[in-house]
Amino acid sequence: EAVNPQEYTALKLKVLEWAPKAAEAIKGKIPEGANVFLVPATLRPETMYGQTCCFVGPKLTYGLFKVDENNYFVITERAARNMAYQGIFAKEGSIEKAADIVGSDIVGTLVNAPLSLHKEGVRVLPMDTVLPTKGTGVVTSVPSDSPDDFATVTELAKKADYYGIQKEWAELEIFPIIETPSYGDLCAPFLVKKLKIASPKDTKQLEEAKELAYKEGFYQGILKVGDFKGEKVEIAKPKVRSQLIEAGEAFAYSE
Ligand code: A2H
Repeated sequence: EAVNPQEYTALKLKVLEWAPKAAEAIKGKIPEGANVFLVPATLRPETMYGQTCCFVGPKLTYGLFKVDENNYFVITERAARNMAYQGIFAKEGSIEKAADIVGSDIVGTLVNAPLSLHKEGVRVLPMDTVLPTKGTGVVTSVPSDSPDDFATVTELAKKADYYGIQKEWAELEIFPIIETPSYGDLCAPFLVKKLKIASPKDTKQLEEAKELAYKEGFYQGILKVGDFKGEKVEIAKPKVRSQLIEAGEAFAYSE
């Protein structure tokens, strides 16, 4: 990892409505009317049209970090330190934490997901496999193109009561985003079925599915939606990224 720095796109998912426990945790800690964003790090900005939810690790602790007077990010402390040194916060090099929030308390929060075809917003849901040591600890879910994401939303819908969520939060429609010659236009569901992946715990098969989906999507994929519809993923990917950054809905983050 130290040898090959990873260049992510950090996406700003604005909170529209807090889950009750999260609302309690941040009460009085930030100015009235301030914007709060959950900020997932992704390597596939061209798939953001397909976001159906946003994952947090239910057992992880997140911070509410001040970006500037009116804006706050929900990310891990580790990511906040990295961002501070990358000049993402108004006060370069230092971090200011307004509150701590446990992932499970954020579950159920409604956020706006930039570019998502679900314009009404998407819900924050739990994902047990989120690593605290990677990205921001927040993962946006694109079940059409990410086998991990598809396996997790399938599991959540199957056992909604166990996970303490509303079933319909995990069942937003999965729209086709990228056409591929080998796996059709719903790459992740296709591969999850083909490799007989039954749950997010099938890590070995998921690793293989992830590899296949990434290669096929990146080198053979054609975008089916958005401003760059009809273009090859390889060509469209940096264009979608730039568009998001220029719109103020994303920024570059590396580690
Ligand atoms: B990707 P790399 Cl459509 N824990 O975004 C677990 N996974 C994490 C994470 C964390 N803390 N932080 C980021 N990720 C995920 C989209 C996507 C992604 C698609 C297809 C594949 C894919 C939508 N989810 O990743 O180890 C994020 O999911 C497959 C590699 O740094 C991020 O991009 O290479 C990717 O893993 C970063 O993983």
